[in-house]
Amino acid sequence: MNKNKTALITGATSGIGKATAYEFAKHRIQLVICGRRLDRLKTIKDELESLTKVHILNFDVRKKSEVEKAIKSLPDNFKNIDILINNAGNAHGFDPIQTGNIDDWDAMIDINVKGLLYVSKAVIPNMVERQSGHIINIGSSAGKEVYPKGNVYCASKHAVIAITDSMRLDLNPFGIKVASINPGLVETEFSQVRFKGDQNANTVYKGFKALQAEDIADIIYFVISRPTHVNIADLLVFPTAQANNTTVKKNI
Ligand code: NDP
Ligand code: 8X3
Repeated sequence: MNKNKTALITGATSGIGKATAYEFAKHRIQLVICGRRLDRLKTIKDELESLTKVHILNFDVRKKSEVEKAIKSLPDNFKNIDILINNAGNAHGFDPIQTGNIDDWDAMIDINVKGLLYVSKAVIPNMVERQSGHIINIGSSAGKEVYPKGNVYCASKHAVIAITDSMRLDLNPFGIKVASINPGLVETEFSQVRFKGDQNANTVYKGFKALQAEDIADIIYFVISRPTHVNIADLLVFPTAQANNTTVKKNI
């Protein structure tokens, strides 16, 4: 069933994107793996090539012309993207709105929202032409409910969900599936990026069992492996210890 399917995964160098690349490779899905850290992409390609074909695209999703150039550069055997996983993104900073850092705000809007749009814009025409495709946008529980100091990150993820729902409408005539998968706390490099490596980064996942990147990768594979007539449009996924964005049962 996955034979000859090709998936493009943004943010494949770490966390959810990387785990998804490994999960898809197990199922023999061809991979286009994307990210800024080329050394990591090369290692992943080396590790997965015994399972499936892997092509690297090394670009920053913020840079519109880099995105267009990268997608246009895909060789013939990789250019028909069947599955797009718009995953690249991060939170930058954790400050109340009145003291927030404007560079952090720019990073979150430019990467999480505009980057997702640039990649989608480059990939969708081929899906429309072939009247088939599956787009999964990685949103967040932060896109469902705001929390203190979440401000611009929450806004960026609310935008991801709005864009996902709009894409589903616009792409409906072409038989293209569109979904958002919205996790709560997942233990990845996310908190290191958000807290810029300070001591808060190490406390985020302490005292409870957070979701692991592989848990989300599993779910992504489940979503993309449903029959053609089934589209799981929207998922909210918490670790058992988390009830909403501000309620986490911790043992310490
Ligand atoms: P990681 O920090 O582990 O991974 C982030 C990935 O995004 C990396 O591969 C990174 O690659 C890529 N990325 C970041 N900025 C850019 C950029 N400018 N251009 C290209 N790629 C970029 O975090 P997660 O795996 O946790 O995050 C993945 C997605 O999941 C994000 O959208 C995040 O918002 C979302 N999410 C995470 C949750 C969590 O608790 N961890 C919960 C809910 C949603 P590189 O640096 O090599 O470019
Ligand atoms: C990541 C989950 O709670 O840090 O999107 O916003 S949270």
